[in-house]
Amino acid sequence: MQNLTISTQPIAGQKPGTSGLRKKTSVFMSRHYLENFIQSTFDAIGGVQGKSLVLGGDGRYFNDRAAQVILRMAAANGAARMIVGQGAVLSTPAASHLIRLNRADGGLILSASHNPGGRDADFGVKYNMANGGPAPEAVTEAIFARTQVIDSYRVIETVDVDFMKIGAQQIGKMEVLVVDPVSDYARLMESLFDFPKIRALFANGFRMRFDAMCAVTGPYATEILENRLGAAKGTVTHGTPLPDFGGMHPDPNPTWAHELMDEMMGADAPDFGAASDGDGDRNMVVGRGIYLSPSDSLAVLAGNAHLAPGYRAGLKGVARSMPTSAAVDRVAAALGIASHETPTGWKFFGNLLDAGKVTICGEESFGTGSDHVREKDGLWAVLLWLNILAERNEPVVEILNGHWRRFGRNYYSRHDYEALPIDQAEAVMGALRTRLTMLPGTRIEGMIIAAADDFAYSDPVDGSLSKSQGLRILFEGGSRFVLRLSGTGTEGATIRLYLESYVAGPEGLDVEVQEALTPVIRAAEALAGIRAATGRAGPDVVT
Ligand code: VG1
Ligand code: CO
Repeated sequence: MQNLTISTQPIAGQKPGTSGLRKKTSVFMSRHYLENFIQSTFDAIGGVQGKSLVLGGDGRYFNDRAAQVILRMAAANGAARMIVGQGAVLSTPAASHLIRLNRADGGLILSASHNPGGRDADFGVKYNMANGGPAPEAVTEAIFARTQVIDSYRVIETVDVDFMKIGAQQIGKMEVLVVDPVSDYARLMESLFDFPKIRALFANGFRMRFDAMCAVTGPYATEILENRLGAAKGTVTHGTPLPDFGGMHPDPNPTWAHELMDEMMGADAPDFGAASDGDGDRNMVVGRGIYLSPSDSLAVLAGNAHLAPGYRAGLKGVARSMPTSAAVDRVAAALGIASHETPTGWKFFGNLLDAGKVTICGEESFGTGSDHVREKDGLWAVLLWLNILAERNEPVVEILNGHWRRFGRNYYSRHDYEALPIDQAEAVMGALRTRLTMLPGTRIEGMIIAAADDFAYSDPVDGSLSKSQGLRILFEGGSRFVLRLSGTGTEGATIRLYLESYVAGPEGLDVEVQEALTPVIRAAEALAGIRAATGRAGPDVVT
């Protein structure tokens, strides 16, 4: 066993985006690429001498090789202990929990989340802090800065660790502890939700479908839903994680989870359906015959969380990302608690959760979670829904209709224009940005623009400022559209257009979503001209 210092050179473009560094798998596998980024991460956090870290990934292609390299580098850099999920697999929320449970100094999660996996697809690495949450911007910027000057990395030459063998192994002086990826997480879920009550629900014939999309949540969902809660065998489909996700695109939305959608909209549909993404932090929930927008799901969960044992004491506050609809704000107002608005990305919720200002957070992109970990958590959301359904004994559609009758409805949709030439996408953003100050007062599509800005966020806990987080055009009466560029893609640029319109009711609560949003969609095209500038006939994905 030899401790080596390998000379290297900076590699351009190692800048973490919304959620870690994501690149084509072949890029990650190229010479020194992974090593440079890992050493830069270690350097940026003040080294790993004597520290303990959690390590795991969503099982995609290159997951196991990357994990072996990271262990050798951690040992060479003096780490005391690495806690690794069996098979080098951990869902993102389970990794977050293990960091907190073991009081580790941080963790490395190998995932490109909802991006497809495989040799010709995407790979990613994310660093999480001691609180279990994604590294804040100051840390990701320090990592990026380090990648631009790195000249060497350290690694130990040794044989592979046996990732299948539960228990302790050694690399030099460093302990490698291989743990069951599911059991601690399942225990945490049992502490939050009324498992006997949910078990009774299933025993009474409640039927569910969970599509794990050949990604990491399969083993978690099978153990929790089928083994511990008694859902029928076969409730979980696509439950075996595969290196290429079986060719599926593990993004739980109506477009990519169309198998689940077809079943839930068909004759003899189950009572409840759900899907999750590559690394298990996102969820889509579907009722029999009814799709729920993630923003509505967040609002219903916030309004009913007190029905689950872990949240009986009530919520301290809620938070949503800026593009997420204001539906949860109305619930917060009714509960008399604060609602915070943050930039896109879970890292912005960490300080609010740590400071005890919020209990539940969510994003329009199918991410919901709470203060039980510091990541969004797909299965957690599914279990909270099940707990609520077991308590209320009403179909999902009734719960949703009741919610709209009480709070009004925030019609909501996101239109994605994917893989655009970068300069084209930036030109669209740039043109709208320069017009922002002139827009207030303008009448368009029968609406009047009340305000227009480039969203900036000042963190109420540490005072850090994050600028340029999305262009907002706000109309009188609560309608709006938002434009931002995706920070998770690996090909060209993706423009996300977020559309929202509020109807107080009691009339007009059951209009088709795109129809209800027509004036806002037209106003967005008139002002931002995405179709005109890109020549696209329409969005690639509509959620
Ligand atoms: C997207 C979503 C964002 C989410 C992020 C990471 O980012 O919009 O809400 O936090 O993915 O989720 P972007 O920059 O592409 O819009 V995950 O499940 O990929 O870790
Ligand atoms: Co994810």
